[in-house]
Amino acid sequence: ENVAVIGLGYIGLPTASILATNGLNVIGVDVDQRTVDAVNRGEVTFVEPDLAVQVAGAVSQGRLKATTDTPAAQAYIVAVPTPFRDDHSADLSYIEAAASGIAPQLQGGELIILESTSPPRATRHMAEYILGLRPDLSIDGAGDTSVIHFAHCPERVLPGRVMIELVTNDRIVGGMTPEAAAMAKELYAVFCQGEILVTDDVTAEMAKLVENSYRDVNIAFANELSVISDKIGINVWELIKLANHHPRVNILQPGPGVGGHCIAVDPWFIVAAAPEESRLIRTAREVNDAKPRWVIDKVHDAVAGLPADAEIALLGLSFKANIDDLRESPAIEIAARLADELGGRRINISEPHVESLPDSLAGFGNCKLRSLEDALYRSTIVVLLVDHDSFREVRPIQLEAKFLIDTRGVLKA
Ligand code: SAJ
Repeated sequence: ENVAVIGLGYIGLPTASILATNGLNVIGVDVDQRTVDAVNRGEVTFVEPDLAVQVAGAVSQGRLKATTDTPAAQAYIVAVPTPFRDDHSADLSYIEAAASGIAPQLQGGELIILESTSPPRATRHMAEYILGLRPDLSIDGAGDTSVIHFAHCPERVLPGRVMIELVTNDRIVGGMTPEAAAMAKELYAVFCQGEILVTDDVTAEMAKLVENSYRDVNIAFANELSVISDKIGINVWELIKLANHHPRVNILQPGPGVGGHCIAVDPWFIVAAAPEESRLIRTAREVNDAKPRWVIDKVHDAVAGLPADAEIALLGLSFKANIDDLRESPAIEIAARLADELGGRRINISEPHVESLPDSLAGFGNCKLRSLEDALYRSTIVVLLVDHDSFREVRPIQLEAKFLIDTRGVLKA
């Protein structure tokens, strides 16, 4: 069986490689020639545990190839970005571009799955887009047309555990028709050992958005507690630890804000679909988005009484622990604002998972990437932004006489 996976990013490439290593012939499609070339060499363009070895294996077996042109295939999996615009509505242009590539290849009978996290009814939008280009096709075969099957199957894998969770997570499969759902279920059963739950396309879209909103709301609760605790003068980490001893309480961990491409984005799709009704979801987003500014203001307060040559250490840039993914990272936002607002003051950044500063920081003359030891040694103020395991090794003596702002409760001074 031939499967085309459109978009070879954080979700598309793992999915393409796991389908290929399970015996299907997979063609990966991406607009970026460098990504296509890398995959054809059996290489990956980002770090995800066990992905490189899967891709290398799939390519050397001849089961995975990459190209920039959408081929004919029996099944298509669309895994392209769905960012939001300034007004928080979803930008479906990548889905439309993928649909434009698929439409001319269709002969009838194909399955087209949207995997991208999408606002409600995006799968229907994609279907209408394709059928608009191909009046000879339909979802039900009415009026002498050939049938195309559309489904939404959201991915829910956790970055850093993608290759494990692709196999073990339960999977939601939402068909525009029961037949489409059944076909999609059969395709995912090739590698998914979890339960495959069948529903309609719009419920499947909402399930994914609701899962991430649930997490966002709960992280917002923890972030709000950290701000309240600071005001009252108590330790939020101790507070949460104690409260979590209650058998029905399980509070998450505060941090410098919420990053990544999903949790900080998906809730807005619900808010955009039902603005009046989504009060809690919207407020949670606002609470989490306000947290970086709160951390920045803490640093300003700390800097106020210090000599002009006192340096700042920022520990961590990625959006969460033990990964190299800097997308939508609150740590980057904090670093860039501080670099700008503190002008001449030196900022020593330690991020063991990258080799150079990202573009958003490289332009600031006062920022430098340094080893953890170096950054700590030079700095008077230490701001911990990411709970990387390696930062837990910091010894109390390295923090002696330093001003600490620990946004993740990691440093034991
Ligand atoms: N965070 C906190 N406190 C916590 C937990 C997380 O501040 O207690 C922060 C993290 O530091 C990070 C952000 O939240 O900045 C998101 O991290 P995460 O580990 O909660 O989630 P992601 O973005 O890596 O992956 C999520 C997952 N969704 C859920 O757990 C409901 C994953 O299963 C989804 O597949 C993924 O979003 C996605 O692609 O949608």
